[in-house]
Amino acid sequence: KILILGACGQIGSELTQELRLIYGNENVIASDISYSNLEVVNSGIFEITDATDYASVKVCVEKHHIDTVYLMAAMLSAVGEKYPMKAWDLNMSSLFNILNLAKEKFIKRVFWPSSIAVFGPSTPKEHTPQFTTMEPTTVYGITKQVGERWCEYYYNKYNVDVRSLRYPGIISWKTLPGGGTTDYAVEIYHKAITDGHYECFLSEETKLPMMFMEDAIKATVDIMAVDTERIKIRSSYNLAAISFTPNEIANSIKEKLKEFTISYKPDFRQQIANSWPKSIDDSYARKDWNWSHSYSLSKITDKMLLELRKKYHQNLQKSK
Ligand code: VAH
Repeated sequence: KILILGACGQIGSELTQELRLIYGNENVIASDISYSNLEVVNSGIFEITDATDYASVKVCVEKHHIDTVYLMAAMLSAVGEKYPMKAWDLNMSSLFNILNLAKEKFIKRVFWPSSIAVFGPSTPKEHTPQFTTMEPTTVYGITKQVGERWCEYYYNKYNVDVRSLRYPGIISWKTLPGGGTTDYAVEIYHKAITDGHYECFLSEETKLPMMFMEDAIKATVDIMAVDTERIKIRSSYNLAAISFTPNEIANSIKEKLKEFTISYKPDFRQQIANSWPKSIDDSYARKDWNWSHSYSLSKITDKMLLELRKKYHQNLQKSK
């Protein structure tokens, strides 16, 4: 049986939906700290657990005979800079809880998300290698860097089968992102439809690695499904799809919405973005377990505008 912690979040909600489809509702237990995503809560088995509380997670694991855990609960880069100690506590204690449950054989396999946030200003910015200098300058990035070290340690020392991906910024339409620096690439589509204008909190030339949610979910399901001997990297795999700047994503929207306009007003998130790579080399993921992405920027824009137009139209109908 599978447990997803953080199932109401941006990635967790779509991962839950996909895992329920693949493995059957009765084999997937979604869990979060609150009922913050009613679609997730009402479309299968749902439990409230506190991922930072070992006993709370252990009760859920034993009650449902869980053998695989996807730990998707975390505080992201922007919010983490506002609450550094909370970010450290949530991101680290939740990881230790799951690694220790695996070490004590209560569970068999773990997925834990890392991020391009593990890289810092001293990391090569283009085609960032799998193995390179990592001096993250955000609390979130620090938790991801040290989390990777602990995942590799638990694999080497206790043979814990933990697998991890360094996600880039992720674009999706079903669930809003939770306080990241790459969230502008989601907000821009919503504002393009509701306001016809977007004031971007990053400067127009800020190039960042990005990926559509469907690609991220495919990578997550794939890395967890392959035979364990194909996983050669037990810290975390670089994962990439495309890179673009706010100017480029705005132009891709303008091709569909002629009257869309954008303005730029960088805030504190600019220096977080400046510390991250512009593009990522994910050749190890492509070699070891056959990773490949599908969504280009124009395909993402088509899909985002189509789905969000439907979503806002439905909301409009409901409100009448
Ligand atoms: C964030 N969306 O912005 C997350 C992600 C690479 C970015 O880690 O914090």
